[in-house]
Amino acid sequence: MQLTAQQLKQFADEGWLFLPDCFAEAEVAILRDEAECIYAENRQEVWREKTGAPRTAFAAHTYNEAFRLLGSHPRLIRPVEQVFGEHLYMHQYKINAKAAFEGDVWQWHQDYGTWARDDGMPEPRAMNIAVFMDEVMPINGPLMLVPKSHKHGVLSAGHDVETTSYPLWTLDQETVTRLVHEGGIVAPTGKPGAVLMFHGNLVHASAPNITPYPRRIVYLTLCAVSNHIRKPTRPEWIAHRDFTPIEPVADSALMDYAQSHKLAAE
Ligand SMILES: O=C(O)CCC(=O)C(=O)O
Repeated sequence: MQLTAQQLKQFADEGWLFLPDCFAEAEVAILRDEAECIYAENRQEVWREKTGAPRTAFAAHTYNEAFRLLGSHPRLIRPVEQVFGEHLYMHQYKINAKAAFEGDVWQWHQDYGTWARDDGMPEPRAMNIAVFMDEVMPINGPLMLVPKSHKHGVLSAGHDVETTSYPLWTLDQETVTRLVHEGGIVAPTGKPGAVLMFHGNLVHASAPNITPYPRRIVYLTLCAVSNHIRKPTRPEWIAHRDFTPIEPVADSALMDYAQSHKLAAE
């Protein structure tokens, strides 16, 4: 999959790009099933909300076949390679749950702020590409983005280790207000299988989910190989040290896996 000149321009100008209908329902259904199995496991990579509901599962591409195939999927790898003009490695991999009734807030932040401060990533030549596993609606804690905020570089931030279970370098209200005054806020919504890519310096957040509708999203953090991290402080399963370029799998790989799984279950 190749991005058009217009899509590349929108990404450069606004800092984000939404690609509906990237994955078929059968491909997403197997991911949902596997995510629930992972959340039910008692392992260090699964972080929980204060209530015990799952918040995020790290590094699932290293221990789950469906998520391994997703992590090397050409529909995700190729567009990001196109933006950075080089091969990529996986810096981080998360399955965020934003569980029904219990999914908690993600405070306003820039991802690259954390990758630079905590992992020693030299440049913002990495980005998150998100795959919606559930329908993301205005009401179930969609990701909120501040368009154009990626043009402001790394903003000063405080290390929030209190308000959620996930330590994050977060922005103050004055900074967010100033940026929103300029760029507004968008909250892309869409069906399972949609993909959202956004610049590492784009300011974003999400509100708690108090609805009965879960909002599971997988995030691949893809980094240009030449921009690999230099001074990691977080565990390997949060900030990966394997800088091997990702070799994309066949476009049909996830669908083939879903179908063989279905046949085996019948
Ligand atoms: O999933 C969410 O709602 C927010 C995730 C996020 O901001 C992040 O992973 O940096």
